[in-house]
Amino acid sequence: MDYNFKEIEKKWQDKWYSENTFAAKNDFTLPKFYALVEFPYPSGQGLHVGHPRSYTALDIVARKKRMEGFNVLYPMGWDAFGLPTENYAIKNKIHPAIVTKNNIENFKRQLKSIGFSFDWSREISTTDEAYYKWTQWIFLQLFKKGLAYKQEMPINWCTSCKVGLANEEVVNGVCERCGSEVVQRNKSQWMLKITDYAQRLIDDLEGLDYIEKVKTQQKNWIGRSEGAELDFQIDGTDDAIRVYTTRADTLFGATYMVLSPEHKIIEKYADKLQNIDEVRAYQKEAARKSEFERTELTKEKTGVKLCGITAINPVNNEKIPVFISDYVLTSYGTGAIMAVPAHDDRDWEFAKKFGLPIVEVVAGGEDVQSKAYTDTYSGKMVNSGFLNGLEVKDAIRKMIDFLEEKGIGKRKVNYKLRDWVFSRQRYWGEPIPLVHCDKCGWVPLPEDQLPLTLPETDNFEPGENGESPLAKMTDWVNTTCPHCGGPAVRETDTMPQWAGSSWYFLRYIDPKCDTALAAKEKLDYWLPVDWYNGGMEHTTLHLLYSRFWHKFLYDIGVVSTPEPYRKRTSHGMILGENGEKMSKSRGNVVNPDDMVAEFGADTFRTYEMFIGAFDQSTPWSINGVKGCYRFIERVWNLQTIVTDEEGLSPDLEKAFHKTIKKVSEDFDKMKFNTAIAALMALINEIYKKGSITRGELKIYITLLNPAAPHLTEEMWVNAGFSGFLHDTKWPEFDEAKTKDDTVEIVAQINGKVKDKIVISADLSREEMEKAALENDKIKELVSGKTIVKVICVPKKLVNIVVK
Ligand code: ANZ
Ligand code: ZN
Repeated sequence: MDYNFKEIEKKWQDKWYSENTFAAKNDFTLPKFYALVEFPYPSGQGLHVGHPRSYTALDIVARKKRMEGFNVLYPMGWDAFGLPTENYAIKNKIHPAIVTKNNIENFKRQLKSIGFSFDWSREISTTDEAYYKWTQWIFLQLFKKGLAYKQEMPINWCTSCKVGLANEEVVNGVCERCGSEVVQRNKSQWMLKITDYAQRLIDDLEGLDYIEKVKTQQKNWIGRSEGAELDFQIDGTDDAIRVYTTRADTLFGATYMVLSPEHKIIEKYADKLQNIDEVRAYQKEAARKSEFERTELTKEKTGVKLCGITAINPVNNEKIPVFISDYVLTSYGTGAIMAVPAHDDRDWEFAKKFGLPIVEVVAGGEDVQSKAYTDTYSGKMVNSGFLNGLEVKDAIRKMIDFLEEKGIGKRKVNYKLRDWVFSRQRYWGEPIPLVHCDKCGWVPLPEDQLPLTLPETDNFEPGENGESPLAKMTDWVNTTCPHCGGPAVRETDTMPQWAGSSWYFLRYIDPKCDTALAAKEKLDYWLPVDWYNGGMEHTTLHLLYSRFWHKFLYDIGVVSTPEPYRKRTSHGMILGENGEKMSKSRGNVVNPDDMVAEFGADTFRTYEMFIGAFDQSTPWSINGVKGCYRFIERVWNLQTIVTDEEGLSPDLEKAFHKTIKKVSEDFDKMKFNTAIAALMALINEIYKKGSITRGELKIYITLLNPAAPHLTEEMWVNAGFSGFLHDTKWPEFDEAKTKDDTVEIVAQINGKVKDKIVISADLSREEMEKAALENDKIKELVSGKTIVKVICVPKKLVNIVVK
């Protein structure tokens, strides 16, 4: 039978898209299911075979849930602001809005050719004015609650292009575009106080169904640590240097201090420092380095002693030297540390290099002169006065109690998480809706003036000094203060790409609402998202940012759930045939268009799911695609062997119940590859038998429909079943009929009964032997002995002879 996938797929897609078959219903009495995939950045390259891996997986989930009676929301949209489009626009002198429109069109054509069951009536783009109006609105609420503030921050600055660069534009310390040196330069930036939410972002992970990797990565990124802050007096002055430590127990072993090169106290004492020139030179050198370079563990330690000041260790009154070094970061803790070389690796290396004393205060390891002893689980305090003899954990507590009592220090929790740098000096982003007035300071635009639209220009290049291109548009910049009516200027920075993607899942719920970001009763019905799938690379930025915004919206009463996503999973990468990452330069990129044209969408989708375990990286294989094509063709050809019978044939009854169970459970557990494999195994059985009943065909194509929706829908109509397949109920199975006939046999060792095991009645001798040897009790008894012989009596016993 001829399998004309082109015709079949076009026919069904035309129908689905013209009727919007998969639209979510506005009936809030139905049980709901909100399936979400990360919306793509519509790049000039078009869809990559990695995108459909995620989209097909949740398309399967969405289609199955509909068949199970859920009101399903499965939407799609575009994360369309951002740098690649802007850079392309600058290079080719085309407006970024046009580039975006063209790219979206292409992406949409591609997605439609694969037959995803998206509700296209809810399509959104972050670049639409009606959309970013609400991105700006959320920003204003953050501003009004004091969660947006402006601060000088170091940015990456290309010395040749004279522009600020995003981190991803800096490759190995040089500008990605011109190869020139990139330095750090201070610029005033809008910041969002995500750190206010650090603890809740950790605590609330508890109740969520996120894959463990994601939880761990988020926790590590937030990086909570418990310790103490304490003061070291500068000898002969009233000033003190405050440090943060997680190891207050080691205070007796603090033999010097280290400040970050940017530490404020240096300026105050500049006149007193005998080696100020050397200090200045070191500061300059440190300013060039990125934080990543500074904290690299393998890097040789460098630093300069501050000649002219000495600190006093508060517990033993010893005078200790003060250094600056780039391994101490300005933005963590207090930007200063007490150095304990005996018990910290970095301090140890520094002490060795500068010939500083290493004093052991925790005994338990080797000689601390040859290696730092960093273990905190075993070891007892020594050389530490009132702490001597205590375990580390107890010593930490006792020392902090002591410091608090004496007023020298106090308990303190720190987070690695930093506030979110929210400014970009770029054109293709949402304008920040604030105005600066000399009299009133920063004033928010009245909400009825939103959206503040991007002004038209054909000059998108950033300014000479790294200002946003908007700064050049003085007509737009100069305005009046909404507060006092006096002259004022607009903020010219724009928002980062992360802004629009931090709340897009809310807009899908009510994409055309113009009185709120979405109507409350709709948010209440659809939230939280039931299943969100996306890339691991978005764990610490997008996923965390959107959880933060959602929590904020919860706090101000916009949404009713404290968390946006109930479940989060992540797919593995699809690699090139050679096992390397797909990239243009490696010439191993597979274009979904080619696959759909040559093999059809059903084959392409099936292969995307069959390629390997969903959460693992897997190489593409054109032979694998061909194998799936043959499978799909065999499914099509079932139509040539179908009988008039409505029920299940006795020979295949068990196989069908087993397969329904397997496919149902595997789809729910993201084991798409084994579900497809089960359907492949079943079709072999069917062909072995030589015929399929109508009843069996109905079940078979229903099970395959979520993965291969077009040909199964066509087969449904051909077979004369009523209505449409996607409206049918998902098949049920009878648990009892999935079980093989079983028997209980005895397992013996040297003729003595040791255990009873239940096995399938039709096992071969070899399989019986294997089952006996895998039995825990037998395994234990046999371990370490030599098996001489195994005797099997089918359906009765296995006797293992050992010596
Ligand atoms: C004394 C000490 C002794 C430390 C010891 C460690 C081991 P986490 O767990 O990551 O929070 N530290 C503090 N501020 C720093 C900064 N701005 N730049 C670089 N290092 C900094 O680590 C806290 C520890 O990192 C602190 O505890 C401090 O060194 C260092 F045997 O203080 B510790
Ligand atoms: Zn004013």
